[in-house]
Amino acid sequence: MASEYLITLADPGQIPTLLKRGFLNGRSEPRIAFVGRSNVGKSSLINSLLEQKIARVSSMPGKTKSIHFFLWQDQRKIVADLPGYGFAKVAQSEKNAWVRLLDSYFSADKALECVLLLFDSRHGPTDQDLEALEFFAKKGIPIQIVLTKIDQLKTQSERAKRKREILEVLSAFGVDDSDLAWVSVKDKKSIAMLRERLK
Ligand SMILES: Nc1nc2c(ncn2[C@@H]2O[C@H](COP(=O)(O)OP(=O)(O)O)[C@@H](O)[C@H]2O)c(=O)[nH]1
Ligand SMILES: [Mg+2]
Repeated sequence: MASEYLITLADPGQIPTLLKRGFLNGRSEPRIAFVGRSNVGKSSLINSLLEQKIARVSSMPGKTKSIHFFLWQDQRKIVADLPGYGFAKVAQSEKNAWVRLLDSYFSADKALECVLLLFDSRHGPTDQDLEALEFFAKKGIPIQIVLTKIDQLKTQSERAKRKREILEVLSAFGVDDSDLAWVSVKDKKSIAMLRERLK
């Protein structure tokens, strides 16, 4: 069945009309939010999971400044494609707008099921990634960590090495192996496994 674009949240001022009693613009499907730095692969992963080219994939980091909501028809959920963080060239005033929008959204949405926190498997979590992890942990929001672009790790030994390094960093946050999903949009099996996890 077809998924569809629902609505865009561009300003905290829209929240009182958009989010009411757990409903998003009149819809009750639980939300999953895709969070991570610009270019980590949020929109690509949404398109792969929903099997539809629905979220805009950009080669220009830092372009999306709003939260775009999509209906994931098969799983009866609403997917939120969030603006990415960690783009150095964005002006401070814009960063503050980003923080305000996200903070208001995460405080207001009473039907948020989980946050998918995307980290680039090539680099492992950055300081900002870890800040995001702490932000959601403190709010008591369930987190699913996703390591993206694993096709870029070319050899078995490179993958094993990265995995060790990433787990070492994340173990300090109480995260272990079973909490991680490793994906590539070029590997259909990895996408199918994540889809199962999210059911
Ligand atoms: N090699 C590879 N490239 C990817 C993968 N996922 C996304 N990309 C590329 O990474 C860039 C940023 O992707 P996008 O989904 O727009 O990231 P977003 O800014 O987090 O939404 C695009 O050029 C994508 O084609 C992946 O699994 N493997
Ligand atoms: Mg995007």
